[in-house]
Amino acid sequence: MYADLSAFLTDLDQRGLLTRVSEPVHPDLEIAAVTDRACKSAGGGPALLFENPTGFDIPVATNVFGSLERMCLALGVKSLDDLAREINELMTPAMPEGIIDALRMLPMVGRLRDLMPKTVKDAPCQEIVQRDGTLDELPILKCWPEDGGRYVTLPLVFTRDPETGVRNIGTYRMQVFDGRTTAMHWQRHKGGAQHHRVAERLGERLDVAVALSPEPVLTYAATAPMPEGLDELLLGGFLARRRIELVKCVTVDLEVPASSHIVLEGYVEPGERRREGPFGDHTGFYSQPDDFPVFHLTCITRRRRPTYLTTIVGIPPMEDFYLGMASERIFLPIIQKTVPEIVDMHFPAEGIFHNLVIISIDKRYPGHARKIMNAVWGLGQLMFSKTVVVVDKDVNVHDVREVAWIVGTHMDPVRDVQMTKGPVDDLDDAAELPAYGGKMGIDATRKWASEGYTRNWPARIRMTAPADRRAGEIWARLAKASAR
Ligand SMILES: Cc1cc2nc3c(=O)[nH]c(=O)nc-3n(C[C@H](O)[C@H](O)[C@H](O)COP(=O)(O)O)c2cc1C
Ligand SMILES: [Mn+2]
Repeated sequence: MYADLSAFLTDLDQRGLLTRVSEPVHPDLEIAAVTDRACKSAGGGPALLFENPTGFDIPVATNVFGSLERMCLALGVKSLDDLAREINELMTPAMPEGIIDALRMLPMVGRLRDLMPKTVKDAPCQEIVQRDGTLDELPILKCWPEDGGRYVTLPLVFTRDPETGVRNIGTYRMQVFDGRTTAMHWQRHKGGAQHHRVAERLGERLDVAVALSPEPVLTYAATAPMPEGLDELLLGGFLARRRIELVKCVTVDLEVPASSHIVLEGYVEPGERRREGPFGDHTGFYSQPDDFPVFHLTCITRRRRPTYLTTIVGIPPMEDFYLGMASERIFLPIIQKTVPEIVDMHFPAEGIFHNLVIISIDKRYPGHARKIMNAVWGLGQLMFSKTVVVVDKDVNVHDVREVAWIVGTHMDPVRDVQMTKGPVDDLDDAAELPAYGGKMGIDATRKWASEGYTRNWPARIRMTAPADRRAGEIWARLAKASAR
């Protein structure tokens, strides 16, 4: 597993998956424009390393996680489903039968112990300590023309619950107000916002540390929809297959990944808000200005020669689609522990995660699809799902064209659409109120007599196996003949 971002970039380079850009490119729009081209090319395009961002001597890396292949490399697996299988095994510990079985299970027990982070004394991220450092030294991008300013788009925001001490890490963008202050865009439903809520109730300042360009598994872990109160570093340790090394911050009472290239230490005051936005968001539209807490910088620590890792969000597909795909695969087995009838699940890129969730189920009883919708609307960050489509298990949820065909043929709009209301994503501008709005579930499963469907459900057209085999042979000969 990659020790740090540098090791990952070196490996990507050797595999031909990284494009170095040596000519000067401006952090103001130009880097974003080039990155957008990469994201929109086949398969997500290459990772990009801008070696000479205009006006800065810190290289900028973008689209590093922006393909399925690179996402798998970052998480150290051949396929994301391998990871899902491993997680499933971890959560289904069979009781050992006899000593041989028990010995075979030892690696798994070791694996659990290896989840815990550990603290080290010296860290690369503190080679340089700048108590009077400013954000003007960092090549922070302006992404889109109407953005309210420059945004740190891929920060790992570390906080602790002031009462319980439980740690949270989330990726929340930060708009640069000036060299020492930024916005802190944790939305109301997120872990950081909850810690801030507690701090405000106590009338206390909340320490915040922001890790930039850490070891690759952590960039992912900070975006993962971990259940509240579960430390993202446990997931990080699981993915890294070793304990994550942390180092104490210099000016705040928090620890950050030793592997980070740059760390911003600071705090958020109770009660303070400032206008944030607009920002060209992952919806493909500009998020409108709104009031958010303010991050005050107390210190920058960094490596001697850091790389600034960032991302561009915008009209899908973008890099965040692949980060979300990792969560789709990693969290499926976890969700299946609570809702085992879920067979598969997919968030198509155009649905930007919360707008469209497609779920296939092993239907067992009348009304089952509706039970699944309600489960989804009650499960962690899946609660944001605006449209939930439920299909039978023989439908491939990853094939959006097949799903559209099945929905069209299996749904009676009057009978099969479930409308409800609930919390929606902060970024949902269609909702009547901020963060509260309508939801729709579509039951596109085959309807049963016990559900009131008394006509005959039609059979799907399928060729017989012998005729299909024969067709394969004939077709191959025809192809060869026409190639001649
Ligand atoms: C590139 C990127 C940018 C994000 N920006 C924000 C943001 O500005 N605010 C926010 O609340 N969530 C943002 N998210 C989503 C959160 O990181 C995600 O919901 C995460 O699971 C939150 O963790 P938490 O549950 O510990 O709060 C972003 C995700 C990605 C991939
Ligand atoms: Mn969390």
